[in-house]
Amino acid sequence: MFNKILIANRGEIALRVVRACQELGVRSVAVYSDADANAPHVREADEAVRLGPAPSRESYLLGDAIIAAALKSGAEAIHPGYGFLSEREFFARAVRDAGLAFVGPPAEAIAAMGSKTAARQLAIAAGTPVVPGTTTALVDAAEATAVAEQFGYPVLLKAAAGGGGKGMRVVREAGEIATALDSARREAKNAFGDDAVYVEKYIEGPRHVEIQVLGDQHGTMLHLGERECSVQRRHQKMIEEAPSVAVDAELRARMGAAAVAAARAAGYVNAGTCEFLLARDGQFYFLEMNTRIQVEHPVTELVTGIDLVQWQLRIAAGERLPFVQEEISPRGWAIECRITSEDPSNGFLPSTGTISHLHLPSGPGVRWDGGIETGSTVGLHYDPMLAKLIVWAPTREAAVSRMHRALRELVVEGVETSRDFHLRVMEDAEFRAGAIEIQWLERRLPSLLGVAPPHAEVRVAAIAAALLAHRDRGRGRPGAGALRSSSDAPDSVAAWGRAARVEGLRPS
Ligand code: MV4
Repeated sequence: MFNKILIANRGEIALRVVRACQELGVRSVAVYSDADANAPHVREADEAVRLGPAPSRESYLLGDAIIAAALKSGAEAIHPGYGFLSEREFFARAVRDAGLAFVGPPAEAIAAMGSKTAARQLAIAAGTPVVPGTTTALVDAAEATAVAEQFGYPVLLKAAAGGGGKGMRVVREAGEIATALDSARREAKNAFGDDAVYVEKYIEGPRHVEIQVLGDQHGTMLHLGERECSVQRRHQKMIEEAPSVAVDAELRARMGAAAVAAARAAGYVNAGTCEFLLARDGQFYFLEMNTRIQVEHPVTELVTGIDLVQWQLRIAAGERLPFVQEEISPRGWAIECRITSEDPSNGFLPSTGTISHLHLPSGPGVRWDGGIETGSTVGLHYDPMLAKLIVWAPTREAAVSRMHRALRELVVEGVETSRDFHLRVMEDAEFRAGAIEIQWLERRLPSLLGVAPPHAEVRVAAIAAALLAHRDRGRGRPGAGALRSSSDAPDSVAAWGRAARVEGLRPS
């Protein structure tokens, strides 16, 4: 095992890697921007190196400065986390060329999966099912029309350099194809600097199910089952779970084998994820491979009992995976809610401020992977995800109930968060029935946000508000201190606001 590694990331994932290091007896080096000088990941690591000012381009994206910091501190490896430099071929290569281990896949595997058309060719060669469509970029609208006729409408135009839904256009009839191709090309050029676009048959109403894979440097490649990630908004996942209600042991084995075959074909090593669409008719199709540890990895850890981040480090250090496929199967149910600094009642507008009060949930089956503490400032320089709340329980029903309980324990004051939104989802009949697909959230958002919170909770909040207002009057300082939500709000309104937030309601 390594003696020391550098963590090229921030926030909750940097802390997650620090924790794995501590458990393995590995010393950790944090890096930070000026915005993060007092961040928990900097304090909890054994050492820390300043990179530069707050903007990512001047700090967390400075590959050369990060590699120089690793060499200077005597680190033997770099863990890239997710986002930032984690899926950049040039960075993985530069780390290797500097004589350091990259805690992730080989640069060649990142490159192979980076182009969606190349990934489709790889998957097809490996026998992994892909959505019917082309495996090379389109020449012009005439070719797009001919291909669409062959597969039948609707079709989806996709950016070859893409991912994350950018440069995607649904085309429902021949007359729309030329305009759609132009706009897909323009968007792809803007986002990726590459206007190559290809065509797939458009799959209606599928689930997004992904398979976690783990491969060592000695030829063992295993899958750790699926995660259900259909609850997303504008290509941002909000809730993930493992296993999926739509996947039984037989389908898991087939999807797992398909993911392992695609990963092998790319020469993959370390932790990775194959994304699939699972259609209503039970057919599954490979979409792309994420060549990094993912935000939602904890749900897989909780149902398999395998610590993915520890295994990332062990694999990078040359250890062999000691498991066989047959002994890996999900036990119980895990759900993750992403706690973001966004205001669900205001179109998920990013919210900034200082965390003035934080009360974390705990108790049976509750895990908090966070990057914030009281006093943390939340700005606009980085991703709005503050933390993940993850629960495990023996059944899905019990896990939903446990997540609802844990969300009610959570108090974040100082910025708006997604907490109340998650409470409403946990109370929703369709979600509780597992009747979700990739368009579910956007279709249900208005009704989820418009729904009246449970009567019993409104009652508790009203009583709490009355007591808080009474306490303030007793002090003779109306709206004093923590009770005041805005300087000019009447006392009772401030108290109601605070009580309502604690109960997951919203003052009207
Ligand atoms: C699709 C699709 C339907 N049919 N491909 C969106 C991002 C990129 N990873 C692939 N995406 C999709 N590809 C075909 N042929 C629907 C989506 C899609 C989606 C996929 C996964 C999770 C959320 C999604 C939301 C909208 C569309």
